[in-house]
Order: sequence, then C-alpha cells, then structure tokens
Amino acid sequence: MPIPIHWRDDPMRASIEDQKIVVLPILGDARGSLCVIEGERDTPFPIARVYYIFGTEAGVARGFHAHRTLRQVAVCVRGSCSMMLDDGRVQRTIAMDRPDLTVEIGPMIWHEMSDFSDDAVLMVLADQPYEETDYIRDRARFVEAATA
Ligand code: T46
Repeated sequence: MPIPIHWRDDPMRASIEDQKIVVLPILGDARGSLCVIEGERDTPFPIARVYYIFGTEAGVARGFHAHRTLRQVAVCVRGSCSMMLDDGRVQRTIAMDRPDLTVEIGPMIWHEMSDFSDDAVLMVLADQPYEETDYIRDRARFVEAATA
C-alpha cells in the first residue's frame, strides 16, 4: 500500500504519529521476492539520494540527531535493527526486522538506530543531497526547538 502523501506545513510541529510505517507488497514467485519503492508513490517526496549502512559492529548505535528539513524513508533490506524516533515529547521504537517495512523519518524527528544484526543493511531514501548544516546533533537544542 503506498504511503499517503501527507506532510505538516510546519516541520517544527513534527510528531511521531506523522511518521508513516508501511508494509510494502512483496512481489514473489518461484525465483524469490521483490519489493518496489517508487518516489512520490511509496515515499512522500521525490528521491534525491540513497545511502545504506552496513557492516555495523555489535553494540554500535548510530544517528543521535534530527534533521531540520530533510525527509527520509528507511528500510532494513537485510538483517534487523531498531529505530527509535522521538519528536521531543514522545518516543517510539520500531523493530526493523523485515525487508518490506518502510519507516518515515521526517524533519525535526530525533532518531537513533541500534541493535544491528551482523548482516544488517539499512537503506535510506532522502529528498535532498547530503548537507551537514541540516543536522541537529545537540539533544538539548533539539528538545528546546521541538517543544517551543
Ligand atoms: C540519518 C541516519 C538514518 C556523507 O558524506 N554523505 C551522506 O549522504 C551521508 C548519509 C553521510 N555522509 C558521511 C558523513 C559522516 O562522515 O558519512 C559519515 C557517516 O554519517 P553519519 O555519522 O551521519 O551516520 P549516521 O548513521 O549517524 O546517520 C545517517 C545519516 O547521516 C543521517 O542523515 O538520518 O543515517
């Protein structure tokens, strides 16, 4: 089922409820399985960048930031990990343990990834090129901005 295209006008008012979690259809036959993510159909934005995280060591956690404007959709295409989303008020942890599960990470959502399995490959689709100034890495500043 496609992700409904819905985005709050004011990213400073991001909320956990707005971060869509969608189970994609699996197209399968005797040869195996196939999932499709089309920009603007399965993501609420045109896809400008794809990156993926793999080779994570046991016990490693990543993320620990929010983005000011970046919109993203993550899928753990192999293995598993945990994704904690935090809008400054409410936290939600999602078990990303199936390759057909997409999780939206909108602007002003603090996120932390952990519990990576040895074989985990976390793929992320983003609506903008990489820009370091878009990151908020200071948790206190994030909470202050998100709850103002
Ligand atoms: C996010 C979570 C889910 C680049 O040069 N270009 C890129 O597009 C990205 C994503 C990273 N980098 C560089 C920046 C760092 O030197 O790669 C290095 C590792 O990035 P970072 O420490 O930000 O990785 P994570 O796992 O903490 O965060 C990443 C994304 O950066 C971030 O946008 O939302 O995954």
